[in-house]
Amino acid sequence: MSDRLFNLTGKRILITGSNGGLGLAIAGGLGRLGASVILNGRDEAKLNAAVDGLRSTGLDVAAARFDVTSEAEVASAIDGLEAEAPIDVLINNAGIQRRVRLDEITLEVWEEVLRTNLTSAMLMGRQVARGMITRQRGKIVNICSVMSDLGRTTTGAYTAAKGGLKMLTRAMCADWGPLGLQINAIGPGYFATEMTQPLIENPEFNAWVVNRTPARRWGEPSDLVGASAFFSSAASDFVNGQILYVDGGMTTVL
Ligand code: GCO
Repeated sequence: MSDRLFNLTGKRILITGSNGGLGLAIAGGLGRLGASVILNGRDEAKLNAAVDGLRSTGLDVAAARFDVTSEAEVASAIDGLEAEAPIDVLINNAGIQRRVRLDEITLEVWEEVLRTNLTSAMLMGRQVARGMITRQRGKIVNICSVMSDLGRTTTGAYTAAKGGLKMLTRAMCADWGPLGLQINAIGPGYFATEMTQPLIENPEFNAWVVNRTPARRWGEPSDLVGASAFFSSAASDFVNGQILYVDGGMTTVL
């Protein structure tokens, strides 16, 4: 029984925005746990380099180059992937950050953030769920943030999108839970990635994150593999609509 619970062998897992950062780390971790992972990104060179990197370590990896914010590209890509074999798990990881105060933000930047961080998860979820519903099984994991619950100055669009993504997770559970799907979310704290590099390089901000986090450190991308494996495996078959914060304790303390 216990060997089935976390067994990802043969599971086909699509991770959006996974040609770098947290998405690539999650993909590599799940691949090392036996999953067949599909990387996604828009930049062909970056995507191919990411695939080659994981393949060189012996992992079962494929590439799916498409724009997750394009309804047409999502439909075409998912139809193509599903024609090869069922997608067992979708991890909606794609996201961007644009730091600007809300009184200075342009509508263009606002819509870019909402489209990439929230609408893409709806487009991807809707398309992948159709096949999962037919099979009466499947899992979706939305990568939220501590900013699904907490705001910080100059991150209004990102915070609104990640808050929406937490509630979209619950809405997906309401619609698709009765049809055999499990939809959950992970809320990363502050992780050392390309997106947060400017923050890490700021001594004051770096000290704030370390002191504000009970673990007294930034997250490492590999810290997300455990939660991702849990929500991708049979171990979470009776867990739905939940968000698990992988934040070193940040959201639990003042
Ligand atoms: C910021 C950061 C955060 C982190 C992360 C925290 O500007 O405060 O970019 O948004 O990226 O999302 O969970």
